[in-house]
Amino acid sequence: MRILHTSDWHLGRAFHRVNMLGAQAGFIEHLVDTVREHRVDAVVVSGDVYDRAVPPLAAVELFDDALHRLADLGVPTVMISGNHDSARRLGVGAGLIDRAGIHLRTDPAGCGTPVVLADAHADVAFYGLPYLEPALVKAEFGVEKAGHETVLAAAMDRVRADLADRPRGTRSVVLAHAFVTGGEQSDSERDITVGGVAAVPSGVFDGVDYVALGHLHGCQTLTGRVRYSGSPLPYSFSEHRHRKSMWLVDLDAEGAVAAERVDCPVPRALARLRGTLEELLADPELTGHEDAWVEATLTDPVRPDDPMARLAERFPHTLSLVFDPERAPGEPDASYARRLADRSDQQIAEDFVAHVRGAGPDPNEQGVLRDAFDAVRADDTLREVAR
Ligand SMILES: [Mn+2]
Repeated sequence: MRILHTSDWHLGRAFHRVNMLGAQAGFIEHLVDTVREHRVDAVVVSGDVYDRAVPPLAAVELFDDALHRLADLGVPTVMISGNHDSARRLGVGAGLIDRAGIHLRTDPAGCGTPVVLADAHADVAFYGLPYLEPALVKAEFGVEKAGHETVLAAAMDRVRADLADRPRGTRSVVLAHAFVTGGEQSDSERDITVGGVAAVPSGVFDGVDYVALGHLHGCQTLTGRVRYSGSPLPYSFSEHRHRKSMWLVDLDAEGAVAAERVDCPVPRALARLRGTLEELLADPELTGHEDAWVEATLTDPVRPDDPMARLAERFPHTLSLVFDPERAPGEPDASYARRLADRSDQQIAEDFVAHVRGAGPDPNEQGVLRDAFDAVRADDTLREVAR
């Protein structure tokens, strides 16, 4: 069976000030072409269909168009909700579109109930695990402590129990939206940390033939059987080195996996440039970036006048401007952005305590800070999920 794995469409999301709906429509076009060209048997979409719980109308219309086109192909599609989707809103009408061959799984109670497709060899059971927000689903799974690993492990127990009852030779695919250990993050995923832990070990998925992951926006392979497709489009400059793609997965009669990358159309290249304004305007090596979406980090010791307009003369698609003045040797690095780069909220808060008090927080106080951050994040996520 040939499966096309994609995720994280984030329909309705903008890239800085650029509306991405045109590029998103172009991707849907490419998806449909790929299904036809490569004779795909099933499409899986592993969450974050939309960017927000209440997406703009144009995004809903694009999704509606995508559903029609997928249904017209006559190729079954399995989709789950991600942490950006409102599971309940997305799930409206799911029972009805099921009849058109599009299987939208947004209810955690259905984790152990697969969509069963068949090829010439035997059945393939597709288990759609929607994004499981620990605080919201711990009662459903009867777990005491709400954490990503405990709820996913409980969901996977249901998957394995169901699979054990199926005819011999049944192969299995799991769709999940999670941060799995070893995966590489970018700047455009929303933090899902709970209790200081965001990632789950890939071992929770043991026992299935292919795990189609969503959440991280870079295409990546954790093991031959556990992969992220990544988002089809970039949503932050941190993704400037990504090659946006989908996985074309061939599952043979024994459940062995062969995967091939299918590149997505690139609406415009990304470039991260660094230097003084004069250097960026003059450097002949940058000619190749003139048409790119540009993030420029200006290192001028004194902020130049009207930098955006001047940059735009050479790089008309400059979207982001960062100031990071070079210091003379020995001078303290005063750049706020640089000091905060790659630090977690928790680390920044702990440093703040050390800065104002002289001594950093003790383990007890670290716990208080962690609980406070969890409460704020849970509040945000619950608001999105429940909307
Ligand atoms: Mn996402």
